[in-house]
Amino acid sequence: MFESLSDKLESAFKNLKGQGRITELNIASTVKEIRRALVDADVNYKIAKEFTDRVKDKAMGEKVINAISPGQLMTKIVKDELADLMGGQESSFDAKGNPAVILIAGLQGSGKTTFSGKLANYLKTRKGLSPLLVAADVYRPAAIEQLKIIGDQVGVDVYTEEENKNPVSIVQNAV
Ligand SMILES: Nc1nc2c(ncn2[C@@H]2O[C@H](COP(=O)(O)OP(=O)(O)O)[C@@H](O)[C@H]2O)c(=O)[nH]1
Ligand SMILES: [Mg+2]
Repeated sequence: MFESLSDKLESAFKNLKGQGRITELNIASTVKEIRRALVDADVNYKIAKEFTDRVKDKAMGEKVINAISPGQLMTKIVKDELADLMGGQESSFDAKGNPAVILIAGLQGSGKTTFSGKLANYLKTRKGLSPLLVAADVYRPAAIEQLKIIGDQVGVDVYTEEENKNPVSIVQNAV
C-alpha cells in the first residue's frame, strides 16, 4: 500500500517538475493527484481533502511559484505535512502483562483478521516480541482458516480449536 502511494506521489511530483514553470494551475492539479493517491491508499476522503488543502495553502503561502526549486519545496511541504498527519512522532506500543493480551473486535468484514496479521508482523519484526495469533471468530465461515493462512504468511503461530464454539474458552486456553 505504501509502495503504491509513494509511486503515485512520485509521479505527481515528476509531472510538476516536468512543467518547467510552476503555476497555480499545476499546483492545483498536483494537489489533486496527491489527494487521489491518498484516497487510493485508504485515507479517509475528508482527511485527504483537509491534508491537500493545507498543502495547497502552504504552497501558495511559501511562494512555491517563485522559489528557486519549486519541485523540491513542494516535496518538502508534502513530506512535512505527511509526517504531521501520521502523528508527528512515533507513539510507543503499550503491551502490558505476561502474556499481554490484545483483543481485536469489530464488525464482520471490518478488517480484523488482516489487521491482526499486520500487528503480529509488526510486533515480531519491529518489536522483537513473540506474538501468538488466536482464532476466536467462531461465527464467520472459514475465519479460522483465513487466520491460519495469514499467520503462515507472516511466520507467526496461530492457536485454533476448530471444534470449540466458545470464544472465551478458546482464548483462556490459548493464554
Ligand atoms: N482496502 C482495504 N481492504 C482491507 C483492509 N483490511 C482488510 N481489507 C479487506 O477487507 C476484507 C475483510 O477483511 P478481514 O480482515 O477478513 O475482516 P474481518 O472479517 O474483520 O476479519 C478482506 O477482503 C480484506 O482483504 C484495508 O486496510 N484496506
Ligand atoms: Mg476475520
